[in-house]
Amino acid sequence: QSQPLSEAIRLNQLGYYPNAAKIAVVVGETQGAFQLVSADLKTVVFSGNLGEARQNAISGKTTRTADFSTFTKTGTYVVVIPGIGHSYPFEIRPSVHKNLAIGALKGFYYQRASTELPAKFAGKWARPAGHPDNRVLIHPSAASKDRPAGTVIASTRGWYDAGDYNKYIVNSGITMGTLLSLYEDFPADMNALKTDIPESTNKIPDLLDEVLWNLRWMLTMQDPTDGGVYHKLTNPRFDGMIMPDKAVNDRYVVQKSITATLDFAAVMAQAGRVYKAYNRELPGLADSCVSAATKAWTWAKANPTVVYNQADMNAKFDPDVVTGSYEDRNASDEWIWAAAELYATTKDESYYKAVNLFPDTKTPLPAWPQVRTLAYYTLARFGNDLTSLGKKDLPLVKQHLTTMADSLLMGADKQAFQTVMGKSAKDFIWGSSAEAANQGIALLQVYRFTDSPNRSQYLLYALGNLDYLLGRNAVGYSFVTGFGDKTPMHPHHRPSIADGIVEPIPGLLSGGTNANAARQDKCAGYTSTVADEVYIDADCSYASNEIAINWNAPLVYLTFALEALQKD
Ligand code: 9MR
Repeated sequence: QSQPLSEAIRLNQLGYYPNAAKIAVVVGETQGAFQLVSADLKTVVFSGNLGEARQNAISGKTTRTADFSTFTKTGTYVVVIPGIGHSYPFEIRPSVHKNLAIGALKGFYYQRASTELPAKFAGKWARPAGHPDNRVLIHPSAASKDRPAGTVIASTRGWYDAGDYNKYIVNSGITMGTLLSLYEDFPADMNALKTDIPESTNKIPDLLDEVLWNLRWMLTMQDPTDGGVYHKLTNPRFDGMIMPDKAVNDRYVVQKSITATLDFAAVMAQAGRVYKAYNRELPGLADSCVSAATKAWTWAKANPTVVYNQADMNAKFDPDVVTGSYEDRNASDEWIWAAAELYATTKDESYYKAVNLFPDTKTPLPAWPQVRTLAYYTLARFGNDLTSLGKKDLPLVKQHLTTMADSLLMGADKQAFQTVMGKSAKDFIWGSSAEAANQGIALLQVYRFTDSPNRSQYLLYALGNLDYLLGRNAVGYSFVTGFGDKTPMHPHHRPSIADGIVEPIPGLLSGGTNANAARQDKCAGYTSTVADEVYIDADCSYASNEIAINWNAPLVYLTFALEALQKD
């Protein structure tokens, strides 16, 4: 057959598990037959009819599904719609997302500050060390008696936050919580994992080695005198589009904040639990984490109103700082998360009692300014191992999580791309790809404990959101660099722009479609104003095509979790 490639056919560009759902979506008015054909376009292996017409609630466009779920034979195929063309090729096989999962975790390795990335581990993206951060200045806003303005501290390691080279505690918080939760939820799979990083030969699981790179940095961000945590380590202004080793401007730690300090407390409490098993390899680390967490908590109790307000800070202190602000005036969710993690680790009920863990019936989707539900994930995870107080509330925790998951599922079968993601235009915010990944995680959290007859739906739609991220969406991109056929080639990511290599650094999740991106980054070239279509693969589009650690982490969680749960 002579069929052109058609971008109207949207599917998971990596592929499908043999025994799971397999759905492609065609956008447009086409109806009738479709075929599954070998990748050389020679052999038809399955035929079916497109499903009923669905209306995209956001754009009004018509879509139809090509459902070949019943076809289970491994191989490489395309979907063909006569008169339209063929899709990108994809595989049907077990472990079809394993390389992606490993690649997305490896994305964190590429984000490491203060170290060289040798070719042995970084391949053609090898680069010299940047940002030693061994001479970081105390910004006047962060001055204390023991550390007056201009004091030099060492604050090495950590991951670059995103396409820029700064290191922000708030955003590290949810990122670390997500990765540590992956370890706690799937320890056996994570212990068996190898990702080819310099530490792969040591006795610590690779996931925990990678997390350790950022954990050690986070520990340096706490003022040892009072336990408060600096909001971020940053240049005053963003660097140009240059490689890390060329970016040598002075860096500062700025004022402490309540959100940074509570997020830090939550991460350190969780790390204290997780790294306890590695006390022989990392002597004293777990205890240091717990003690850092309790000190942070003490500071928070004494300073509950110290929010980060960059404009106010700049009005009072020089130099002005204009980098990412991660401002969040409401710390009630950070209190809940820190309290839950400290309680789960120490079993000390005073943390549990210190805050109202259930201030209302809501269960917000996790995001950097909203971490309440991470507390519920942890309480559900430990379930009956909690003290009587936590055990008593367990049904309530599960009810919160189930209500959230069920509201995500509601109407997903009517959605144009058959995904939970994109039921509403509200999903398409800055970093929407992480919304999709976090929705998937929310569904899996319930899948893990529920015995509802609906159980399989949670897994089905978690996988559906991975299909969304890998191409079954309104723009037809797989949003992960290097994974898929139509992927971001020009992410807003300094090393990918400056390294002179055509392919961007792989395994990085683009923030993705963002209804307001054109207004936010003023990058030229957006072609649509429809909420689920506002995306361009251009490096000036930092509002739709940047990468960030808090977006990669839920991708890592979702892909590894689905790999673990889909052993067929
Ligand atoms: O992810 C952040 C998004 O929620 C905000 O709307 C946006 C504007 O404040 O900032 C995003 O975070 C950026 C951070 O400020 C600086 N590093 C890059 C981050 C991703 O774009």
